[in-house]
Amino acid sequence: MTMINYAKKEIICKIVFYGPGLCGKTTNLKFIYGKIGPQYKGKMIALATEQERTLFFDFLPLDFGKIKNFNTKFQLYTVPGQAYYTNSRKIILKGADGVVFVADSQIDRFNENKESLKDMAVNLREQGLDIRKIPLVMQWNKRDLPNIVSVQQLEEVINFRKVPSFEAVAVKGIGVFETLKTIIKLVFKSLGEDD
Ligand SMILES: Nc1nc2c(ncn2[C@@H]2O[C@H](COP(=O)(O)OP(=O)(O)OP(=O)(O)O)[C@@H](O)[C@H]2O)c(=O)[nH]1
Ligand SMILES: [Mg+2]
Repeated sequence: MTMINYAKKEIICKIVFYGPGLCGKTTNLKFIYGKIGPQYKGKMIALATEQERTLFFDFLPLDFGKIKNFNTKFQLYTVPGQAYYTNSRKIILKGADGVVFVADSQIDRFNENKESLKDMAVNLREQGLDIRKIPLVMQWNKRDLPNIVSVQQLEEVINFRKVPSFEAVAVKGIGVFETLKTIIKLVFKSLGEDD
């Protein structure tokens, strides 16, 4: 549900980064925040525990200029990945225009990726959104680590829709902007389809 403010001539799109605990969602947002020029971004809000785990959400507003005379803003959110924050995840998905699913490539996190994807499907449905239709991009993160599963395996098991996907090392920024640009493109495309 894109918010269009005709009086202010503003379009606001919401993109949510979803994925299991510690997969690197907040790291993506921090990298984006660090690289984007000050004129394009608002204040990043990160609510974290002492151990840097996201407590409720991270939020980063981005301003990408005008489309057909409307200012276009993107709000990037991350959900807290830890299992017991399921209510927060539900709330944060409300009104999402697009989702980035960040998977942790490590072998011993493979099941967590699968669980998180299922959890996302359920939580989207509760918000009236369909995981088979919403603009979606997948990111295979932590490709720098040893003991990781093959990209082929991630594609087969996690990328059930064959959406665009990117290998990433979010701590180094590898794959981060490719992921962001692609989800933005898909969200724009879906806005066009609504017309
Ligand atoms: N080696 C490596 N570490 C990474 C990468 N991306 C993130 N990390 C590390 O993984 C840890 C967790 O990253 P976060 O971005 O906080 O994870 P999160 O998905 O936001 O976690 P929650 O908020 O608990 O859901 C941090 O120590 C990051 O530095 C990566 O590509 N490679
Ligand atoms: Mg986080």
